[in-house]
Amino acid sequence: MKKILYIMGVSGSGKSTIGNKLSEALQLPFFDGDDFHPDANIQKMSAGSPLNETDRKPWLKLLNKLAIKELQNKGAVIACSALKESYREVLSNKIESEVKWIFLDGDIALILNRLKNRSSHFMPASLLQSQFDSLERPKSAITISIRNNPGTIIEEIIKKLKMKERREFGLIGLGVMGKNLSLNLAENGINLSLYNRQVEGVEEKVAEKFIQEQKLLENALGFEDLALFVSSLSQPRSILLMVKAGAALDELINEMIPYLSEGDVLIDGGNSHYKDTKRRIDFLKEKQIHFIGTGISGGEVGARNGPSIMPSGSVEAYKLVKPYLEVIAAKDSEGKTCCTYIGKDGAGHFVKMVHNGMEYAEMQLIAECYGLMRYGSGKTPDEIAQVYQSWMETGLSSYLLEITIKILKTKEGEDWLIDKILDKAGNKGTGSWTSIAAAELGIPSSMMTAALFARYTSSFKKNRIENEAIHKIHEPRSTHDMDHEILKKAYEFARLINHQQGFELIQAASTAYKWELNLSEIARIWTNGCIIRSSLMEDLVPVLKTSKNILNDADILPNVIKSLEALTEVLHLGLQSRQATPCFSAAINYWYASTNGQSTANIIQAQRDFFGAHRYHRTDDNSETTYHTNWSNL
Ligand code: NBP
Repeated sequence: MKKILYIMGVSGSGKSTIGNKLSEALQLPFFDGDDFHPDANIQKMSAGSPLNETDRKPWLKLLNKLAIKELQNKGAVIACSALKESYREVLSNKIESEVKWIFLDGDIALILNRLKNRSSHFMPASLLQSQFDSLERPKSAITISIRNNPGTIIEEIIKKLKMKERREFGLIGLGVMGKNLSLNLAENGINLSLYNRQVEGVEEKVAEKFIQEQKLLENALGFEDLALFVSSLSQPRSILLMVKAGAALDELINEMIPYLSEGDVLIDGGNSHYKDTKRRIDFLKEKQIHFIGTGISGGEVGARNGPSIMPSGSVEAYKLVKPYLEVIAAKDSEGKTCCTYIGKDGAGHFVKMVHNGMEYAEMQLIAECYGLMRYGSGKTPDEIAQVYQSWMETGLSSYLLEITIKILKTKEGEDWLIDKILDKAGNKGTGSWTSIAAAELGIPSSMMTAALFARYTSSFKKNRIENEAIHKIHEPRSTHDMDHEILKKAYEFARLINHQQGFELIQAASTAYKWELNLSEIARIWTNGCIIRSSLMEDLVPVLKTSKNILNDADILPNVIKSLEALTEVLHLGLQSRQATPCFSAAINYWYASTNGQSTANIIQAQRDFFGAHRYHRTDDNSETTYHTNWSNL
């Protein structure tokens, strides 16, 4: 941005020296105001007489003209004493917003001492007191003590000038995600202010230290004072919040409110619950502050190189932050950004939550295949990695398979690292939220729920060991020769069911909450950047344009039916080798249940009516009439 930097202060404060050095550092032309004095003024000062207002006015006007002219170009550094507010008004006339004042501040003793050593200067030291008498200290200048050496002074000026420049985008929370997203934003040319809370004695100056470590962030500003952070941003402000979801986020928002202005946009990029997002949108709307809830998927690496981004809230607010979010997102195979406006309310966080639920099932399926090969047919991790590699190369490529291959090949000395990792799966809640949402909406998302419960089961390690000792100690597991093509087909089938269930749940929420979600566009932004990206997801983008049930698609259906036999065989092998395969089982049970015109729910209805008089519909009556049977009298 073009600027006129006036270096001001009393005579002897070092305006020419500092002005020259600053102009070199900033690659701007330098003008010494004294060179523009008319001869009469110079003679008057050399004779020891102070200038009066009449002497000074044409000189100030001349400097103002010079400043206006230089602004047409790159801007300039101009040294000028500018002691009074009225002089500064003339100097900045018509260009107030482009002028920065840099005030060189020093006490009279120090300056007097310096002036005594400057025989070439036309200002005798005797006039210095009158300068101090005239000086009206500027209110909005960058004030720099002249006690330091010129090099340090220049560094300080540049730092403070940077501080004065408003930043276009703010980010709060420099944890794993926040750090990587800020590097991604900076790499895309976005000027940043960063904030991380200070925990006294534990972590201090987190943002400043991070900025110092990262060359990419050389233009960023770091804060641990929320008010200063907010005021460093240009308005309307766009601030990305990357903090722990839940109460911590509410506390942070409440703390920020007094510093925010109408029209500012807060973007919550954490894994917040979609109902909390709706609540926050409504709460902040009353204060004329926009709130965008956005799912961000891709973990640490995605955040750095391009995640998949799922924003929701008002369209008006999204327009304000769209350029920032879209530029940092991953790109799909056609170069389009993997960020799209999802819908209103907490739709973005809902979609991200279902993404995570699907991710649970995708991970569990890979783990179940591993279990069948490792413990069912005695394959080594290297051999299993080879099988997965062959699947990757024959139409089943996915990020999760790719990383599992790397995991299986990793060794610590002679041992596979995977054998040293405790078999207790953790979770951070989004999986259980998905199952709860599915239950609330009445949708049978059985695979993600099976995957969630598999994690819970795994966490009871002690019980599992005890039970194993009781039930299996003298019974070696039976092993079998696994046909990897059959396993591959079963895996493909189960993945299709998982994707169908995920999109079915999203569609149900869209209908229930009137979100009008675009399933194909959601699949598209999941083709890159996110954890469940895969060639299957790419195939689903066109399918979901026309169909809401991917299993009935003309191209997919024959494959599903062909794979059914493979899945039954795999389940049979699983039972034989006593390997739990909850996700595979959920897949086939969903398929059988949802493709069977005659279910067994008539038994359930009869039982409900028997013990609770809940009534039932009859197959021989198509109306809404319900019936009750007096069962005990029969
Ligand atoms: P981290 O645990 O690495 O970082 C959390 C950040 O929140 C830190 O900067 C922490 O500050 C800050 N914070 C906390 Br905790 N409490 C705070 C409070 N009361 N006020 C202000 N700041 C507070 O988490 P992360 O992995 O970066 O995740 C951030 C969000 O993104 C979470 O919601 C997470 O679920 C979501 N997410 C994570 C991933 C992932 O793969 N990690 C992926 C997608 C989404 P401190 O440094 O002072 O503790």
